[in-house]
Amino acid sequence: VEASIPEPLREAWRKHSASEFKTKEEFEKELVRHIETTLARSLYNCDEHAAYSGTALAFRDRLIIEWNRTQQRQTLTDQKRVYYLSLEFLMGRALDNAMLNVGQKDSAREGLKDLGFRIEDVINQEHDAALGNGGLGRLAACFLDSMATLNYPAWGYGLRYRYGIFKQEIVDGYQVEIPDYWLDNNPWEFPRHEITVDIQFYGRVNNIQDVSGKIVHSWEGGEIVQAVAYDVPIPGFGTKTTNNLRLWSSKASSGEFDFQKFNAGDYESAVADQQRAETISAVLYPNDNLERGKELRLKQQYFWCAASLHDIVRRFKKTKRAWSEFPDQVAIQLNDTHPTLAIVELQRILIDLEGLEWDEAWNIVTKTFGYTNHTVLPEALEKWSVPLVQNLLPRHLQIIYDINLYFLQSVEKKFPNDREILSRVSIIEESHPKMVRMAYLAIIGSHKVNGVAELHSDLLKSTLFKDFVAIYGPDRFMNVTNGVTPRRWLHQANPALSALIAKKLGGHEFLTDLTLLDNLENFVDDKEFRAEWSNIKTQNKLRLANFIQQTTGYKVNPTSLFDVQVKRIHEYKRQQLNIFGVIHRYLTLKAMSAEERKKVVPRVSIIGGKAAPGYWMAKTIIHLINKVSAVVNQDADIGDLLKVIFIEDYNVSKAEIICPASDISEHISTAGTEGSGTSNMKFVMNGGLIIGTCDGANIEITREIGEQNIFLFGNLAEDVEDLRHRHFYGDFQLDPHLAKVFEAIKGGMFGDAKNFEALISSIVEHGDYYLVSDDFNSYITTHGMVDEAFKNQDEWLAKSITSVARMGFFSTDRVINEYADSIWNVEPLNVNE
Ligand code: TH1
Repeated sequence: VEASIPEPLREAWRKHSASEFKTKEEFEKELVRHIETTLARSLYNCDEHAAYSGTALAFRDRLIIEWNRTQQRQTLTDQKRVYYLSLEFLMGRALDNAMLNVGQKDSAREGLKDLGFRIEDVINQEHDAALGNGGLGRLAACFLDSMATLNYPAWGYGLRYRYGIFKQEIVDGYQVEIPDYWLDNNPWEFPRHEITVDIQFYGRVNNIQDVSGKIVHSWEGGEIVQAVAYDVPIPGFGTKTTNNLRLWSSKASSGEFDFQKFNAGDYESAVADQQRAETISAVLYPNDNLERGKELRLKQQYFWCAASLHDIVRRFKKTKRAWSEFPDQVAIQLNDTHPTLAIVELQRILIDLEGLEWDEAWNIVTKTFGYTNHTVLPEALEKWSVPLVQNLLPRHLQIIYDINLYFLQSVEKKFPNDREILSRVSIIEESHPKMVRMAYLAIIGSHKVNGVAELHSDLLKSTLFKDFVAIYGPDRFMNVTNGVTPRRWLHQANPALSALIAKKLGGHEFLTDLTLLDNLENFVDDKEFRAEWSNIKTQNKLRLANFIQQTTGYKVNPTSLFDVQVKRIHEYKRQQLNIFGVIHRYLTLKAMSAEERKKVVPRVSIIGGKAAPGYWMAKTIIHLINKVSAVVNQDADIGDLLKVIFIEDYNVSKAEIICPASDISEHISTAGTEGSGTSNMKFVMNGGLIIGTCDGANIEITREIGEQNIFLFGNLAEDVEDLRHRHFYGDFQLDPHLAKVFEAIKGGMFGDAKNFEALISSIVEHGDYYLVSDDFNSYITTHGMVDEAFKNQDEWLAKSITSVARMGFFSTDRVINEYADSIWNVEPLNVNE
């Protein structure tokens, strides 16, 4: 308020207020100005990177203007806001997205051309913002796009990692990890050095009786680390709304503590303190679907939750409302259990710092939070050891124990004679050491809990969270099926297809109402339209073929069937099933006569993805894929009939090239293991068909597009437990085709067989937990059907067009509206009248 300019002086401000470029000419002027002044370069000294920076700065200016206005408008109307807490935001590149969302890509293309640059080359200069592992982080990024596009007052809160997900290099067939230092010259972030929060760790709790006899808890001593805000503008598509993503960076607190050390001449130790503080936001943990219980990870979580809540509470307090109104102003969504400490922190703020009574505070807390679960895999469920929490966050552990006490009392009331249920649902697992079960804490502290696809949400209710359904009733638990933003995954990644659809539907309205795609079904039999559709796929395959040649040296034939599996490497996602299937195909081809080979549909198997650095089996799978690739691709006898490509360093910007170029993509997780999957949606939206198991969102994709348009195979989720049980008791027959594949590997066809022993024995000797053998026959038979279907291009095209037409459900716009209506209770703030 003190920084506000008095009314009589505001006229001068308004007169000179920044304005946006609207034409090619105005864009060029801005671009040259930035290159010559902001970047201190000139026409004698402007490479593609400088052109990128200048273009980014010109668009950034536009975003800032609407971003400021959006924040003012949201503060003025004083309505409820959403805060999306996520440890991961896998944003990818920002420039193309900004140009398209602002609607000035054509001005930029023409302007850059006038000044000597191709817009594609300029866009390619940008480093991906890769602050995430996979689907969970990319979902958060798609949500930000949809929340802004739909004009919801919404903020994202995350960590500003100095190193995002590592860069993957393949050396001699092995994955090597290279640090991803990405922050130099990042034009998309704004440091807010004035917005800082001191975050406390360690120390002890003093319990003091105040004059009224009430026990007051004060958390004292320990270590203080400063959180500094960095803001990233999030433009909506075709709207003025530009929301904010706030990322926290850690830094040594500039308190007197350091000064004392300096004064005492202890320079080295003061520097060490500083480095320890900066370590908190240094690096993204590179595990997808795995939690390893490391102290630094817990520090990251508390640091980010505490800074974000402090910020949210500070904003609320400015409104001078009563605390009881907090849930009418604030909705906080927890992206998995990673931010669960936010629940405890809000309770702490309300009772220790603001003096509310326990029940009053707890009522506010549970009305504020919603929790999204993304996985049922036991190794991904977060548990923190009690001694660890006790040491790092002593006051929070007390509060967790109190939450648990009141919860268990209420359970006992409801189920008076059931001792068992109490130990089953307790937040504290009575193991050695004791563990805090974060998912249970998240359920108890939230008013809604959701899964991310129908099967996944049903499994949560019938297994992991069964007792909680009995305790709270079914209303607390719901499903919100995931989606993807059609702006990035159709319009930006596949501009030709987006333009063709717009031509047929009479405009680009489908990008903000994806259900309009269903009108495409009217044109399925239109010959000319089919030809254009097919031509676009071919062009996209050519683009990928060029990319493959540039990056791997391998030539692939774009008329082949492109078969793609790109995602994190994980045993449950079963890239091993894919590569065993490829080997089976290779052996089959080798045994064929020349006559038989003439009937074969040539295929390119494309696989990409990162393995967590400590996940040895996943790295073995990558190794095998690369060895198979080396053998098959140089086999002149096979030629174009089969090529195997490993895409190095798969990331968001590579996905934008790959998704539009697939004929078929693979989503083949063991039934019941994949929460949702989201790349399945991206591929179908781009006219690719899919081969998949009855898992995650594949099931709803099938429901929407029709089962004649998808290749499903394998055992069902309901049969998995029984099969595993039978394997465990020795009832296991290795599939005969798979046995032949294993013989080939063991015979050294792909190099030293020892390298792959563990992979084979996990199936043959150790119970085949992921049912690779059980599903193998069904898998290769179904691939045979894919080949047959591809021979009839006319029918294939009809499937492709029909599927795209029926994908309207899978926009994150639908997803966000569901969250807004049934969890957050927030309204959009309309701005474009
Ligand atoms: C993924 C799920 O595996 C995937 O099925 C889902 O589509 C996606 O989330 C979005 O809902 C998950 N990623 C992680 C990452 C971590 C921990 C748990 C999950 S679940 C670190």
